[in-house]
Amino acid sequence: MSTETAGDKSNYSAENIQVLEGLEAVRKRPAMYIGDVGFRGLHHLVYEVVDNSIDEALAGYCKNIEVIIHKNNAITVIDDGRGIPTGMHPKEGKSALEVVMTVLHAGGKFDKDTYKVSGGLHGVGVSCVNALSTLMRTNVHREGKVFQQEYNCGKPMYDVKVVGESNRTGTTQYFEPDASIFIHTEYKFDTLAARMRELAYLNRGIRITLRDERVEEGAPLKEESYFSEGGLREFVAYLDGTREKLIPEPIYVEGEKGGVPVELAFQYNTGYAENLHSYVNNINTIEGGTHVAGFRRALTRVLKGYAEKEGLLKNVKFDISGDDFREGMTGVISVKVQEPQFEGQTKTKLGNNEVMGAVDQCVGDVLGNYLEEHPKEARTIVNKVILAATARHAARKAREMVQRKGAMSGSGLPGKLSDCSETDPSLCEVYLVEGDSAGGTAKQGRNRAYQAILPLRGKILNVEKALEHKIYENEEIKNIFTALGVTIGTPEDDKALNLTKLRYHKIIIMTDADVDGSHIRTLILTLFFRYMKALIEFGYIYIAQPPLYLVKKGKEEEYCWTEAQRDETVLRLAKGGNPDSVGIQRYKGLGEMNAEQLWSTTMNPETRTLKQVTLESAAEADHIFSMLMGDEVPPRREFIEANAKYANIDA
Ligand code: 0RA
Repeated sequence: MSTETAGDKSNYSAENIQVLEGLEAVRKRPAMYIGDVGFRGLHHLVYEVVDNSIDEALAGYCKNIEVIIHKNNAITVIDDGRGIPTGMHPKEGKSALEVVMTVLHAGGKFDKDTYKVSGGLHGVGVSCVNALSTLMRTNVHREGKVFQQEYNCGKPMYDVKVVGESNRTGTTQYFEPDASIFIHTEYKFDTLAARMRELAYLNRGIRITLRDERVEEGAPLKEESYFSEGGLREFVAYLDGTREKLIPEPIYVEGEKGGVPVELAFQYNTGYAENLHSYVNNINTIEGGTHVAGFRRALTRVLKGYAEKEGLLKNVKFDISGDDFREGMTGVISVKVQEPQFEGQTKTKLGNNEVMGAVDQCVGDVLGNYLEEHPKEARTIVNKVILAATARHAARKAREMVQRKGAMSGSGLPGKLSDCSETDPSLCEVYLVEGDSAGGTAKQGRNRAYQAILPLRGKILNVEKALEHKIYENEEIKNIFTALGVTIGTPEDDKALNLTKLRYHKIIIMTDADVDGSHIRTLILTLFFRYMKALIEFGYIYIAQPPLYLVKKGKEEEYCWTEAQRDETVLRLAKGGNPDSVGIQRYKGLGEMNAEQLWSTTMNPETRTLKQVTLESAAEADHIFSMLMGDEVPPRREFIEANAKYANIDA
């Protein structure tokens, strides 16, 4: 392959024009290519570039990836792979590097043998990142040289040139996201960190380093490095960090069937929730699919077979369902599929049928052996399953009781709910309000046409620690779900159906701005996360933002939400005079505001701000919730103190 710099300005052919049209399309409709132009899309640019380096690592040529957030919120991604080829591309008549950087979906064209799977869902190629950056610079270390090309909104500024010598190989991508396209251009360290950590667990043996240069002058650099030797075993241990485990080590499966690499690990804990995270080509498949189905099928078959063979089910008088085998289980499953078919509401459900059998066989083999070789652990697991089945029977009875009672009362809606008059759910909102008194104020202040109020008394049950049937029996929780119009504990397949009965498309949690309020908010979010995750996935959950301060001078009054805003307002109202003449009232509770104030600051759609709760990373949210709400107290306290806000669950 030639190492000549490629292309020359005179042969500006039809092809070049097509290329520009391709990138112009990306700039015209960026959301079609990267999902959205908010925080998600902005961070997606980094994932797209990192994915290319991960592919190089999966091909066996790259060990280290470094991601740098620069002071200007530009990003650099450095890898030590072979470097993108720079020779002349025979068909396109220009450097292969230029083709990769400027042609949509050109990413893997040159190396058919390379096992190319990462990306996939949004695998739109680095050319999209290029099109959406005001400046992008690629440096390739290869064949003793450093090659370089720069681009402006995806257009090359010059032909690929040699800018130096090098004794290593690899690719360095630098880019500055276009502020005229993205709503925000500020990167969140924690969001990138969660994804890099996840990628390190999913692709063991790769070191990924994340560095934030946006620290104050003289302060030490902020840097984290992720590396996993044990892969998913360690991922499960991380997710289950504060839960009490039932067996010493996770059960680990690594294999390949029919060209589908399968890796998975799972552990049982003393809790009751199932936390199964699944990935296809490093993408979180939140709706599951055939890989998850294959795992469940094998788990149920093999465990049931073992329990029967050992006579452990002799005294069990009722049937054991598939769910019972997964209660208190934390697991991660990762498959790599050459041509994934994604289905479902959010296109995150794997449809390839062949994957079901592949996972089933891999799990079947390993789990069968595991149970034979670990009789003590096998017995522990089977006992746990029997306990789950027993509890499920109690839960079903409790739920049937609840439903029968619900059917008898008039509208079936909770008495504490002040409903709105509008009936189209897409126009309706419900406020879940901490305490009866704030609930009363909200009821006076609201617009009753489309705003409903449900006051909640005190702390609701911590579902992270409660037995399932307790959840169905809890008054506050029953009220929440009845008011929303959805059923608790709906099986996986019915969840979408269940949501069609949802009565409000904005569910707004409104709590005091103090420690108790924050705790109650976390309890409610945990409830939704564990028992109605779809509400979060579809973006129906919001957090109200009451003001923290009222700044007053004479007749002038202004509400403030941050300390900086407060200080600025004090100075402004003082009008050059003594700031002490300005009064500051610190709001802690919603109860300190009257109905008019609550309406104008927190409930009026024209003037309020709402925070939408999103699941940037379900795995990270799982880790955080288990830490916040789980058994071990010390790590929870530490976390609450360090993070008054939610790390990855807030938008
Ligand atoms: C195709 C072929 C070869 C390298 C790559 C792609 C490659 C792409 C990226 C993107 C980011 N980092 C990368 N590293 C490598 C090499 C083919 C050869 O050397 O024979």
